[in-house]
Amino acid sequence: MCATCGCSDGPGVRVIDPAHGHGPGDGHGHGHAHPHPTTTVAIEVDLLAKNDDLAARNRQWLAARGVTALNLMSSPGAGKTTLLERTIRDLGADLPCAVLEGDQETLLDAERIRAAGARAIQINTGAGCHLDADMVAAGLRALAPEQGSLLFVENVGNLVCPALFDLGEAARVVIMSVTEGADKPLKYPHMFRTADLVVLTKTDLLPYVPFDVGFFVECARRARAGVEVLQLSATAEEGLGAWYDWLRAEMNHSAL
Ligand SMILES: Nc1nc2c(ncn2[C@@H]2O[C@H](COP(=O)(O)OP(=O)(O)OP(=O)(O)O)[C@@H](O)[C@H]2O)c(=O)[nH]1
Ligand SMILES: [Mg+2]
Repeated sequence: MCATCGCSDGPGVRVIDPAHGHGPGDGHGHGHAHPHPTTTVAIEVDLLAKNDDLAARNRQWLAARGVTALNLMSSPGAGKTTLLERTIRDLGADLPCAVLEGDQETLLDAERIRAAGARAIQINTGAGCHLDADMVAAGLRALAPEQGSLLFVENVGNLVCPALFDLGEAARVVIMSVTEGADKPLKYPHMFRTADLVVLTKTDLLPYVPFDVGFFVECARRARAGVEVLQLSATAEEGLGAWYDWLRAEMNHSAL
């Protein structure tokens, strides 16, 4: 049982396709990177401190290879994989991309990414509800992303627990779709508080659902002052240019 969010993140965690390569956290073994006793504040602090250490190691490992890692977080079904498929199809020829896919079960998202033309490793968290830095270290060892590439980490669909866990990413992208309700940044502020970018997806559905975009932007900025909010539809291919510009700017920024 994870002391931070109460989810189980132990024996069920599997990195599918474990391969070779040398990644961060070698020799630290996966599984129970943290103790599992009672839910005291001290344990929670220890757990997150341990995660932060491993995340710092991931960050160093990624920086040494010039890899820009983005942590994509949303509730289930907001459109993360669909946006990645579109992005890989549009940018993949010029810009090397790879993906770490986090889901409780199945290889479905990794298979979708591979079909779109990028390398992908699936991490199954079992009963766990988020990725942590140790899982990402194991995924990096298996994936071995190429020098100078863009690495997307698609977190487990969940607007709560993933916000607490630094993975070593360069930036955090919070994705929300127009079918989820414009008040969500007020209800799930932790997720939005750490966002470097907010992406509002499925804008093609705006004519059919009540969703106040202006109010949503206001709510997102109440959680994170001044945060940039992009609006797009991956299926209708609207608004993607600004997303691609943001990705290129992130890559340039992390190359500095
Ligand atoms: N109308 C519309 N549907 C979309 C759009 N993007 C994704 N969808 C649909 O939304 C559903 C969920 O999309 P996914 O990309 O699987 O969502 P996800 O966030 O990766 O889901 P999990 O990985 O399960 O959390 C699918 O039926 C997609 O076809 C969009 O821009 N417009
Ligand atoms: Mg997905």
